[in-house]
Amino acid sequence: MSGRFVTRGFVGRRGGTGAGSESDAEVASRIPPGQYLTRDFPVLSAGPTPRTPLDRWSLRVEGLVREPVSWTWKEFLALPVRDWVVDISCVTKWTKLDMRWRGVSVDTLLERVELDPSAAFLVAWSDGGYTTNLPLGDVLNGQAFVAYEYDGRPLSPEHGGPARLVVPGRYFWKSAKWIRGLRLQAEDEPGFWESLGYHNRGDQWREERYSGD
Ligand SMILES: Nc1nc2c(c(=O)[nH]1)N[C@H]1C(S)=C(S)[C@@H](COP(=O)(O)O)O[C@H]1N2
Ligand SMILES: [Mo]
Repeated sequence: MSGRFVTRGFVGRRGGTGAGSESDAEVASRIPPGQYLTRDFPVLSAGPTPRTPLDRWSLRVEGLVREPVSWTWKEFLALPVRDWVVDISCVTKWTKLDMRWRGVSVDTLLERVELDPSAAFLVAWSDGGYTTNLPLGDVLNGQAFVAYEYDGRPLSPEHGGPARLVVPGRYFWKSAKWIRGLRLQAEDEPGFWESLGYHNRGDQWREERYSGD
C-alpha cells in the first residue's frame, strides 16, 4: 500500500512548493482565483462531531430509484474501491493540493440502483442533519466519491469519518462529512449552506462563493 502513491510528480510536490520537480507556474495554475495554498488540513464543522458506531452505520441511496439500497459498513467496504489524489478548495480560501483519499465512486453507488429517468439532482445527507445539493452532472463520471481513508489512514471523525462525500470540483462544503445517504430528486433543493446564502453550485474556478456571485 505504501508504494502506491509514490509517483515522481507526487514526490516532487511533497518536496515543497516549487522545491521539487513541480514548477511554481504549475502549482499556481492549480490554485483557483482568490485562494491561497495551505499544507494544513483545517477542520470546519457546523456542529458537534457525530460518532455513530460502525455496527449501526449504513449508507442509503433513495428517492427516485426503483428500489432504495442500503449498505452496512461491511457491505460498503466490499464495494469496488479506488484511490484518488485531488486538490481541494474551501470557500474560506484555502486550497490544498494532492490530497490522497480512498473511497467508492458515486458512479459505483448509483450503478447499484435503477435511476428513475426524472432523477436530476442529488441531496447528500449526514448524521447530525447536514445536507448539500448537487446536480447529477456534477457527481457522475468520476467526479465524486465517498471516502473512508485519508492519507493512508481511516478517515478521522473530525474530517467526516467513518465516511464522507468528496467532490473535488466544488468548494469543500459540498463534501458532506458523516454521510449517510444520497437522495435522488427531480427538483433541486438547497442544502444547509446553500440555504444560508452560499452559492447553489459552488464551482471554485468560477468563484461561486455566495448566491449572486
Ligand atoms: N456533515 C457536515 N459536512 C460538512 C460540514 C459540516 O459542518 N457538516 N462542513 C462543510 C464545510 S463548510 C467544509 S469547508 C468541509 C470541511 O471539511 P474538513 O473539516 O474535513 O476540513 O466540510 C463540509 N462538510
Ligand atoms: Mo466551508
